[in-house]
Amino acid sequence: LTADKYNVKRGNYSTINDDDLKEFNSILSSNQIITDSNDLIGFNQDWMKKYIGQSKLVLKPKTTDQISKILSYCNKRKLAIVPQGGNTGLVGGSVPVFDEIIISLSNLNKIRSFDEMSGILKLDSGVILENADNFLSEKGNIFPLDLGAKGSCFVGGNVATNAGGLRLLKYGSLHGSVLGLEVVLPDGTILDSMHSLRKDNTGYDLKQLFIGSEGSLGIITGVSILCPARPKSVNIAFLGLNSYESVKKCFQTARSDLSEILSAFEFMDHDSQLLAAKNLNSIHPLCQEDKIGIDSVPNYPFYVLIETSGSTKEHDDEKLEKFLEKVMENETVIDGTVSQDEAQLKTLWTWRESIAEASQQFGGVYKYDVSLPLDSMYSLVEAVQKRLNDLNLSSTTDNSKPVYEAVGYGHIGDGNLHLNVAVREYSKDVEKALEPFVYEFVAKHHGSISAEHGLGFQKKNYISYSKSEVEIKMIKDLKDHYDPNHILNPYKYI
Ligand code: FAD
Ligand code: 2HG
Ligand code: ZN
Repeated sequence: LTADKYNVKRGNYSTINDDDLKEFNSILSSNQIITDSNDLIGFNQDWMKKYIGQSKLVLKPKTTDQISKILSYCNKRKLAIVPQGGNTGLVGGSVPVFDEIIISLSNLNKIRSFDEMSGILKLDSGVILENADNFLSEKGNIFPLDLGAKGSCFVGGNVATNAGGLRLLKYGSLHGSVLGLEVVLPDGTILDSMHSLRKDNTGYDLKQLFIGSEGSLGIITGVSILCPARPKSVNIAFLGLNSYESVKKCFQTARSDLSEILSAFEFMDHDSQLLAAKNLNSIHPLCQEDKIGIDSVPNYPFYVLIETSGSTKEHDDEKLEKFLEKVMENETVIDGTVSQDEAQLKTLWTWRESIAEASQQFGGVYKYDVSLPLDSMYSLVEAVQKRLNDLNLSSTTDNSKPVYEAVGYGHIGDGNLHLNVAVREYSKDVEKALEPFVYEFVAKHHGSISAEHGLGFQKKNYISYSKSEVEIKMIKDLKDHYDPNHILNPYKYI
């Protein structure tokens, strides 16, 4: 079995036989086992429809104990496994490459406990992020992570990818807010470290190993996480700016003048707004005329979305107003609008959050998710645009050309750029033009080739652009030690 399109050979794993199915039937009930080819399609294909596997079996355990039994058996039989959460990952990590067994966490979906005094939430890893946040909202708390895929992704998937999201600027990374994990190791051992302690200096902080491990070291089954108080007052400003220099200046001013209430600072370039407008077919927030869709997008080269979150509305309103006065007066910002109510707030976020989806509306998308110093961040988008133009691969009008557009947007407050190259179809020519060009650019500027989406299948051959030989050896040693048969998520990560 060869995945020719990927240029990878199947590892020396066993193939599922009738005895294996008998064993899985003794652990799970029949409705937790999927073998029907139609039902398998959605599990085999990733969110971008870029990576498509050939698994013949999905298991949907309901308990940690069932997962432990499955892993113990698969390890002995050398059966390869892919852990799958909401399948919203963007690097091909959540779907099989060959016939790996998919273990879906979707049935492991209970809130375990919530402590109102400390804000510590304990939950199964298969709880959908938005469900967890809705639960917390009723308690007056907020999940310290929010992202565009919140309606589909699972908290276990978020931890496994160390997702960053839209408010990392305020709430920090999951490496800080996750207090404990329950994980099933590849041999079936259950590691129960569902702690509720903010401070614990007794030995290595083992949970950190699994945060961002992308299903390569164990299956996360439970998460203990610190959830802050839900802000009582939220404002959004959506601004138009004339240059990338102004975006940086605006961020600097926001950081100093909005300081403790600044909860998100996102930027979008003009073409990313065109993509969003085409997909949403609604009126751009800064449109002054009677127009819709792409015609409604004004001509500013850059847009910024600023969110403030605090506890006193008057205080936050006043602070935001003064900030806006300042940046408009000194012409850092040319145009803008401020959300007046909950519905407007959501609409403004849509023009940022929907770009990820909008970028694949023509057929496919090449996504790069990089950390770069702010000064050189946008120059990557310009360099890629130029490269595609030079190679005559870029065209917005000529249907015979494969590339549609290279756009840049992202979490500028975290130094994280998303470069999306929207295409009509996936092609080797475009891929060759982009890789390793993008990774070389990032390494040259001392950035990271993955700020938040991870390595998965897409970047497993490129880790050396961001990690040293010693670091890679330590990662490989850990993998070999805990998963000597390499049954967990093979062909990915390293
Ligand atoms: P999956 O896609 O199912 O899996 C992702 C990886 O984790 C795979 O390698 C899988 O094997 C592994 N995995 C999943 N569950 C487990 C588990 N329980 N135990 C062990 N391994 C597991 N990411 C960001 O960081 N910031 C963003 O702002 C952001 N926005 C997004 C917006 C959209 C519209 C989309 C589609 C994706 C976005 N992402 C973002 C990508 C992000 O990685 C995922 O949305 C999310 O964190 C993955 O969760 P999931 O449950 O879908 O995991
Ligand atoms: C976002 O910030 C996500 O919107 C997705 O991380 C980015 O699709 C992308 O490239
Ligand atoms: Zn992102």
